[in-house]
Amino acid sequence: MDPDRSATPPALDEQPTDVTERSKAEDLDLDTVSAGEQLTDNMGHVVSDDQNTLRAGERGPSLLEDFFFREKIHHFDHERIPERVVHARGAGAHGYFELTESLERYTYARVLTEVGKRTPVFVRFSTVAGFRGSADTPRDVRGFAVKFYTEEGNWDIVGNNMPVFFIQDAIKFPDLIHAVKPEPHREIPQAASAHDTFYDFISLTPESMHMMMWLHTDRSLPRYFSTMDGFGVHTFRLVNAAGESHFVKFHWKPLLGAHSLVWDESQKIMGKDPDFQRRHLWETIDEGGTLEWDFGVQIFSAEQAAEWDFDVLDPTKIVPEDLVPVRRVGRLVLNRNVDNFFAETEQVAFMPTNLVPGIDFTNDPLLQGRTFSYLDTQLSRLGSPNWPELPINRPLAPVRNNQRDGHMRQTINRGRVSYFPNGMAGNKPDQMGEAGFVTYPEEVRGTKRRVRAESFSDHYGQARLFWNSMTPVEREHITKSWAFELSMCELREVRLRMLEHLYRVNEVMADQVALALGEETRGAQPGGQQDSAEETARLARATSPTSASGGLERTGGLSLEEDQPHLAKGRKVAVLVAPGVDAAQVAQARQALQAAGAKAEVVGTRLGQIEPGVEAKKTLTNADSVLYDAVLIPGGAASAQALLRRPEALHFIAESYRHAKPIAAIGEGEGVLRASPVAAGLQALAGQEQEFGILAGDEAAQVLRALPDAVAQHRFWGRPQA
Ligand code: HDE
Repeated sequence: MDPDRSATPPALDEQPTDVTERSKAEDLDLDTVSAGEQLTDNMGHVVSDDQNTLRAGERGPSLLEDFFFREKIHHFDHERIPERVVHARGAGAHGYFELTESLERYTYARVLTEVGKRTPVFVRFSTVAGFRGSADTPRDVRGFAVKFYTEEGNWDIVGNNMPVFFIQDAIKFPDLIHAVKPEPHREIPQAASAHDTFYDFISLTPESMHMMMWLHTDRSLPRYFSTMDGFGVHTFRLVNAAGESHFVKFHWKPLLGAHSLVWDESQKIMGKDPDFQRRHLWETIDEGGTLEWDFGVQIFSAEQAAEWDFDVLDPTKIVPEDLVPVRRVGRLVLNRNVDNFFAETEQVAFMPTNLVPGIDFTNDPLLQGRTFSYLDTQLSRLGSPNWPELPINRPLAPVRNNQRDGHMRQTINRGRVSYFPNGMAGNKPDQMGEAGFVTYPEEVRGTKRRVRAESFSDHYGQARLFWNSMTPVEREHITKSWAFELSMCELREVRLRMLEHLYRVNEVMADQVALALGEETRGAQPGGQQDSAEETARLARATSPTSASGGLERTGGLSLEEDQPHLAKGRKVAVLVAPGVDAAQVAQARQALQAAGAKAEVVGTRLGQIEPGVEAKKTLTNADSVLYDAVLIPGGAASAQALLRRPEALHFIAESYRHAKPIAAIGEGEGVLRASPVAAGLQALAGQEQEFGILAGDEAAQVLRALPDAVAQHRFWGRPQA
């Protein structure tokens, strides 16, 4: 709210229930202020001087009566709150959810039955292990938490970018997190799972093996938030108007497809731009763009589930897409940045218990435990039971109850009655019975025991299904990731225990890792040459029989390389320039990429105007290939000569090549490419360059016509390394 504009929040009973895409923005507006003309303190007193304390004499002591000073310092002293115990680092944005197909047959939740309705959402993406000030791109699971401000109250899908989890029972969560966080004696390492305590725990927790396979793919290194899948993870329940129940798994499928970084790249980004992903989110929206996902559901009955050889209540299991395909029934669009990171992104509180009528829990023991943790944690983070009144957390649906008081209470409740039953207010607010949230009346019987169900006991079958469903490149990346992480464990006993598990998933994979760790192999891996073409081919063939997979040997929906959409939208191409560059080619490149929704960014040998119309806002000193999706070297003899004299330019090209990114060169730019450290690799590629994402030639139009498609392709694996 602008200081000059007086707006009073509507009384709770009058709050809108007709929710539109704009509703939450308007609601937040009631508490939003812009900087005014005159500086005041928090009590509205206009300040005369904010830079000098009140003191007795020019060189004398400060005076206690300086209430301006005390208020300013007092507020500053208390402006930090505890960071989230997990998922501390994150970034978020506003947008809307639009249903495209009604799920009326399965649920009476309005948000899933009113086709075309736009429900406002706030989404926060996060890493799990790192502190709030850590970097965006460590190898880690990503949080994908969506808050829907529906007219029936808030609904949160507090999910991840992987569809399974490390543990089957919530009571183990503190152990898991203590193991992965920096080791307590010296607080090392930050935001990294590659250390002894994590693998000590994991090696003694075989139920984690399926999730560990996901963690060791490039899924744990998403390129952008907009190229990352989301999953509700648990099996939830949908209930329809006739009271019938179905099980459901929730999915978010990015319009751009799921695409990732490679490990070397992600490590470098942590240094070059620790804010890489949140910057991309911010810039995309700031420049008028959007981030989009399809909303998918896998719906199945209890009878179907009973037929499968895995338990759908076990959060370490997926329901393979080849058993139950994902139906796309809605879309999620992020289109508005926050006004204030702390007020919105930091103070937003997600809870799996935020459900709306027609959607319900199941008995997944991980989900059951989460029903306690998220409410509980907000108190230590946000400091008061009144945290639901914070603008970002308050629902658009009216709030009327008898809860009162507590720290920082904002709502002014009129009247004498704050109890039920009451005669003085006609028994209002009343309980609405069937018109309110009704728990699905599942029949439950059992003996109280601390046990793990027998149906949860297969820990390797789906890990094998996952391996079997990977492409050769993905298998190579998985193996290398295991080799890296386990090599960081100082204790050999931990490494050996892990190897035993890997042998139970796939022998060829395990042998490759054993080799890298200097351990005995078991014959699945002859030769011992880790990177040879023969070994890669062998990896490609190696499958192993599975269990707990509904009879499948492999399934769709798991690979990052198969069936992913490929779009250039949202991608950034570095254009390497020096004075003398062919400005027309730079303009042409900008146009060609823009037409595909991608961006050309000029990286100059120096800052500022390089040629008319070619301005460098980035330079070889402050930019790096890992921050771009592709590189273009335009023509211009003087420019090419200058680039050849700059080792950073040659390194830029070499690293783009190594990370399998598209490289384009026009005219004299081609000379730079051919003189760079990738020359030998290019020779080996003779005649096949374009197939491997190398676009070089004198014809600008021809090179630039092919560039957007190459950028969309994302990566070109298998280039010969020089
Ligand atoms: Fe969380 N988790 N979690 N988690 N989680 C939190 O809640 C917890 C789990 C997830 O952007 C905390 O508000 C337990 C699975 C996301 O604000 C805390 C268990 C999944 C976020 C908590 C799990 C998640 C959190 C910390 C084992 C994917 C960030 C701060 C039963 C389905 C939300 C907070 C945001 C955050 C507890 C396991 C996703 C402590 C006890 C499985 C995306 O309450």
